[in-house]
Amino acid sequence: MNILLSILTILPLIAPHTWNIDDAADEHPGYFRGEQTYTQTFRIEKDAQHAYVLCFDGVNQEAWVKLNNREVGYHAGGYTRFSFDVTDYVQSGENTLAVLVSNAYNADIAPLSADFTFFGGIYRPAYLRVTGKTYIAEDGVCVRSTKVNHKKAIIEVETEIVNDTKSIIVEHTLYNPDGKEVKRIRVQAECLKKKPCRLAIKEPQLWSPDSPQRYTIVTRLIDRKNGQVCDENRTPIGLRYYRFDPNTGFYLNGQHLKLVGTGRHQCEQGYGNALTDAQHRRDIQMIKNMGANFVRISHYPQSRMVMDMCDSLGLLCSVEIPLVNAITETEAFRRNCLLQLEEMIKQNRNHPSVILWGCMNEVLLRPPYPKSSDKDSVYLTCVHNLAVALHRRCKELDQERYTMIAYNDNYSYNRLAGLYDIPDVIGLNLYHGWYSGTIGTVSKCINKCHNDYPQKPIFITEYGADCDTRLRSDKPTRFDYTEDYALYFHQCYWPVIRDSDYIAGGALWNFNDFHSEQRGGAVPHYNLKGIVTTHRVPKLVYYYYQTELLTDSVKRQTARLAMEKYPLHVSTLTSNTKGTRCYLLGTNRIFIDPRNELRWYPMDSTCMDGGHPYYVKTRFGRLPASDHDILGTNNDPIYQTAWIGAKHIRIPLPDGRYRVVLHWAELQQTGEPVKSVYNLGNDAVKEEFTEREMTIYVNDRMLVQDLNLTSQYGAFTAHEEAMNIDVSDGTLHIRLEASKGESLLNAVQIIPL
Ligand code: GCB
Repeated sequence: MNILLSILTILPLIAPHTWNIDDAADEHPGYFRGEQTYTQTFRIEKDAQHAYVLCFDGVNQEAWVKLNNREVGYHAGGYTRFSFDVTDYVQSGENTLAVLVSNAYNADIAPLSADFTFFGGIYRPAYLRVTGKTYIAEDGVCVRSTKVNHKKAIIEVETEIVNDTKSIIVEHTLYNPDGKEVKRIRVQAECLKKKPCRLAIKEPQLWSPDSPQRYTIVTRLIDRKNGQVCDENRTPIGLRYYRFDPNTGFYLNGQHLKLVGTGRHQCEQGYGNALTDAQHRRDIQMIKNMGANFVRISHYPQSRMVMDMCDSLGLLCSVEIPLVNAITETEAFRRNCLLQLEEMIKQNRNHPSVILWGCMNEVLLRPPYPKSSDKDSVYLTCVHNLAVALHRRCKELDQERYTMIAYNDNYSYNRLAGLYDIPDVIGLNLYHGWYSGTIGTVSKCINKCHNDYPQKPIFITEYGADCDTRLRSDKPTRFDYTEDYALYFHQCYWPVIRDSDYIAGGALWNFNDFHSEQRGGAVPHYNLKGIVTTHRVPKLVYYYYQTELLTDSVKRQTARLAMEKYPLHVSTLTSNTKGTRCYLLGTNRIFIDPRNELRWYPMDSTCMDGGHPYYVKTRFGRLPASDHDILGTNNDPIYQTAWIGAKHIRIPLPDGRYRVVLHWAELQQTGEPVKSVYNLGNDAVKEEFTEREMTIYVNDRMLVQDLNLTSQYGAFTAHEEAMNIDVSDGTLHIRLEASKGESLLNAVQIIPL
């Protein structure tokens, strides 16, 4: 066969990059959202036989592209691919590509706000594809497998061809999962304008999570005049059929299958959203290894590698557009949502793993107007109309897949907007026992939705609780960020999903801890609902799901052993080496510092003379720890709890010489409480600020006089004072004399000398 030499030439131009790696996680609120320009020179020998296509796999979120100082094009939307034919712009020799990128807020582009960081940059590969003059458009092969069952499958292929097609023949060759050619057809490109090519096969090998075998269609454009192949495309496909039933759940290839898996965000500490293929591959492999069969690709389309991994490992998935929290009531916004949806479908439609298109996530979370106002009702109508338009467009472009909307837990408001009636599948994001209510109310809430919408399949699109691998407790409570509470949360939710007939399945939130710049918590700037850390270290919950989902008994046992490695009770924790004692005040949490292996235990309240633990007052009642970013430390949990108003603390201690370190951070707000942009449950209630000043004595020696944390160091700032002392009566005495307000102490460390 005579193949045009360079049809498969791909010239990498810009390596994945984001400019927000540091500022998305530093102690200064906010991160850079604005414009930056990338420039890159490259050399090629241009010739008349070739076309040159400039491709971008992902740029967040607007891109203005220039080649050799001429404007090539613009793209809006941070999560889909785009390309430009630059044949008329490239030149032989040196070329200069300049891409102006902006991640600034733009009211016309979704997402407007969300609980994830909008890293700016060309964060997925950018490259130049050199093809024959007539070529297959990017994502221009559309494969539909219709009428699939165990006996036969009909495959329809449409090919979008760019440039003159008169002398072009399109050839499709179908290879079975073993790589054997099973069908080959050739058609004149001109004829394809009218109808797609059809390939029928008997007794297809079906694709499924247990057997993700794929066929491959190789599409070639052949020039009739000289037999030359001017472009070629390989599309792996999976043949399967499925359906959702509102009463009995999900069926794949005729078999009932409870869908179980996780949401997944595309970021990691130290990389932002500019992950390598190896990182994407690792994530999807870990989700598979957990025993999952489903991934919610959230809240936006992700890289090719993610999709290829879902296909090849047999993970079903949903893909959604980043329409989150709110909309803008303009035609421009509506057009952008539709554009992002169309690109999403075009780019992901051939993946057998995809069964659902997500149209919106929690779009009524941040409505801009007071509830029940006139403007609110106009807004709700606008949201409703947008949802209808998106659902319909999905149906026009893809008759096979189901549509889904994921709703926040404001049932009556979503109902008022008529949003549950629109998609094929209702997605419920549920946080009973985290942001609201108690875990016990979750079944009731799902049942209500099922009773009100008996004809709609229900999928649990989110459930989860934040936790930090450094925090443990034998008395876990909501918002303490301990692994133990998160485990308890999942142990309550998963059986509800598993044991209900009508719930099609669930995707826990979330696979990985992910960047969310505006968040506080045990690790500020991250959402900690991951079942693995940002560096993909499994948490207890990950192992819990392995014990529940894996069918291999040896692997299940390994997961059980991994869970046991985590001591569940304070008494079973080994004490610190070299006799160092570390105490946290006013808490049940244990903090384990991975850097030095030090364990900080809750101080026994019988040591305290007077006072009470510090509690955060919120709209949802008291919470066990402050959620505030503590400046000057990465060990925020040490400072996020405290004891208020103690006069004397007596700590039993063998006689000897010690270095005593007291740790503080003022946890009172001086001004208005910080309202999270996102819907954190602990939106603080305004507290009266009382000035605090205290003098501290350790074993009758003054450690510090008139300490006023707020005025001297600033609120929410880590501060420590230390001294060496001798203990001779079996007790360490800490006296706190408050001259203004009540005393405060967060943590104590005692190091034998
Ligand atoms: C949600 C959102 C998701 C958030 C999550 C949370 O319901 O859909 O984007 O990250 O809650 O953790 O608050």
